[in-house]
Amino acid sequence: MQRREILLALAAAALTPRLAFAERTASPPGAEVYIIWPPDGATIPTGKFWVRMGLRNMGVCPKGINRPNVGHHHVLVDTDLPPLDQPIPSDRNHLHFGAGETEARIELPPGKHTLQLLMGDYNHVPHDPPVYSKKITITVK
Ligand SMILES: [Cu+2]
Repeated sequence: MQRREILLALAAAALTPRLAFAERTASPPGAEVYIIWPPDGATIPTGKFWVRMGLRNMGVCPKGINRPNVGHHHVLVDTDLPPLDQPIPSDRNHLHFGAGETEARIELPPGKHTLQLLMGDYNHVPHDPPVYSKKITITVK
């Protein structure tokens, strides 16, 4: 390749970075994830509380196991949905439950917070179509 062609190829790659993450797992029809607890609008008396995660028409499976119709839970805290064609970030706003947990003890400072669930496949990439819950708002006292 000529130098100029290489530069053009690099420029094209920079313009289409998401193509590298195109691999997505199909979600089964009717798959639905929802927050069992806390309810939307709840006031939580302490900073530490359990989040209970519900899932219909789909199974929970630990990360790293590539099987059809399964995934693992992610709790999104105080953030919007991440890009749905890339692995879900892992930080204090994107909590992974890669062991297949369906409940988690979470600690948040006093104030208003949002919680939302998003399923990820064995590779932490949202399914196609993505399976995510309604976003709820809670107040921690
Ligand atoms: Cu994950």
